[in-house]
Amino acid sequence: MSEFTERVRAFEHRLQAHMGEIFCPVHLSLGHEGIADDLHRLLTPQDWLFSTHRNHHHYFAKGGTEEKLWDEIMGAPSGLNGGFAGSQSISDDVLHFHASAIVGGLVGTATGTALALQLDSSNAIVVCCVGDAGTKQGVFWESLNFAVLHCLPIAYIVENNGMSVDARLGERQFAGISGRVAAFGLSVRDTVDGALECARMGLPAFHEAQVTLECNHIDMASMLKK
Ligand SMILES: Cc1ncc(C[n+]2csc(CCOP(=O)(O)OP(=O)(O)O)c2C)c(N)n1
Ligand SMILES: [Mg+2]
Repeated sequence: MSEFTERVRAFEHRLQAHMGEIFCPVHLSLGHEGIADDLHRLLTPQDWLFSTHRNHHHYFAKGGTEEKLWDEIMGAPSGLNGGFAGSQSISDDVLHFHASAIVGGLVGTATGTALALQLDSSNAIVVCCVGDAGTKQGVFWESLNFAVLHCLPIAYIVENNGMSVDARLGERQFAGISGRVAAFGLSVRDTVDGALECARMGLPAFHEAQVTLECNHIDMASMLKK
C-alpha cells in the first residue's frame, strides 16, 4: 500500500471513529483509493480535478490537506469552505479542485473547463471522476459527445463499485459502461496512466475502474442515532 493510500485510509478511519460528532452526510472513500493514488502521481498543480459526493481521496490527490477537510466536515469556520460545504460539495480554487453532491453535477462543468483550456492553448488537462450512477445522467453522454466533437483535453474516469446507494448496477443498466462509451468515439484506456496520457495529447479519454466500497454508502451522526 502506498504512503498516499495509507494517509487517505487513516483519515477516513479517523472520520469513521468520530462519525457520531458529524452532522453532514459523509461518503467515505474506503476501497476507492486506487484511482486517487494514480491521480496523485500524475496530476500537476495546473490540471483540474472534478469529483463527486465521494471525494475525500480525490481532494487529497490534488494536494488537499487533512486539517482543512476535517474542519470543513466538522462544520468549523476554519474548514476548507468555512464549514458550509460539509463533505459532499467541497471546492478549492487554488488546487483546481471541485466536488458536488449532485450525481453527475459537475460533468458539464468539467467538460466546459476542458474547452476553456483548449481555447487558452493551455498544457493543463481536466480529469472528471464519476461513480457508476453518474453515467446514468444525460449530461454525462452529452458531455462525451461534446468532448469528442471538439477534441478536448479531458479524461473521464468512472469508479464502478456496482452500486447506486443500494441498487445494483445489473438491475439498472442493460449493458456495460465502457462499451457504450467507446461507441461515442472516446479512447477507452485500461489504466489511469493511459487515459491521462491521451488527454495530454489533446484527446478525450475514458477509464473505468472496478472498485469495492469497504464501508456504508453514507454515514452521519443523525443516521447513527436511528
Ligand atoms: C441528481 C441526483 N440524484 C440522486 C442523488 C442521491 N444520491 C446520492 S449518492 C447516490 C448514488 C450515487 O452512486 P454512484 O454515482 O455510483 O457513486 P457511489 O456512491 O456508488 O460511489 C444517489 C442516487 C443525488 N445526490 N443527485
Ligand atoms: Mg456506485
